[in-house]
Amino acid sequence: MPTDTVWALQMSSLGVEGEGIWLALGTVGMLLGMVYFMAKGWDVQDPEAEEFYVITILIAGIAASSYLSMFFGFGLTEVELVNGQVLDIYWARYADWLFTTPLLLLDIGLLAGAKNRDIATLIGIDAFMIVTGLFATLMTVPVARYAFWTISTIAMLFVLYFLVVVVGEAAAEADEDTQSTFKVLRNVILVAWAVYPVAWLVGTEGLGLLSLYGETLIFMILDLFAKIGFGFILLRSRAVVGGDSAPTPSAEEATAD
Ligand SMILES: *C/C=C(C)/C=C/C=C(C)/C=C/C1=C(C)CCCC1(C)C
Repeated sequence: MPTDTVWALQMSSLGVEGEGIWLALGTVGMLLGMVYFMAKGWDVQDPEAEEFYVITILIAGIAASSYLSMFFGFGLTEVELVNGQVLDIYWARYADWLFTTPLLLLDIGLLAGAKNRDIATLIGIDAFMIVTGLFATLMTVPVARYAFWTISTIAMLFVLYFLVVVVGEAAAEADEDTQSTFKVLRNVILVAWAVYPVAWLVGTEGLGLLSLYGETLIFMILDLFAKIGFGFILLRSRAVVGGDSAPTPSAEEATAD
């Protein structure tokens, strides 16, 4: 086969409705975010700050691999509904979210200084939300799909409530920088996360008002905002001290030793 035919074949197998472009952009966006966080955290010494860098770099890295796998058509499967309708499902998203949403909650929980037990509870409800969301996506009976969507959405409301009330209470006892960073990040989560179930509902998994092309675009924007935008705000804040920005008392002590 001539090389240009092989190339054309490969390109046409990437994405089913041309949404490959958004998956490619998602991959690049996550990679750029990851590289930026790595460069920024390169000479960070403070172990507490390092923890935030590691978690946030991991989030971007997991999402980048997930996007790349979807771009290559690996994370894609078909679900045939009982009415004969066939849905193209990017299941790789759920594998990504199962790890990245707990890590995002770990980031904000550690920032707020929440109790380990409370962070664990929050992550537990969050994992339940993603798993029941995956069930909603893979069910072949529409009623079962919407039932699991409802269960998952209720779990999400618990996650958001817990974040505002319980984690918020811990954050209220922190210093001013931490409090203000917490509020911004909490609002990023409140706004961005709440759109996911709506995108699912109006997208191809639900009512089908939105094409796979439009839905992939929306998820890409949400994912970049909720992960890279989130990480950008977190790692640039004075609450998380990084590298050459304002040394903490602990960093000063370390150099005095
Ligand atoms: C970086 C990825 C993030 C922040 C993903 C968040 C995903 C959700 C909040 C998903 C929620 C869903 C429901 C609440 C209902 C069922 C469908 C889901 C999984 C899209």
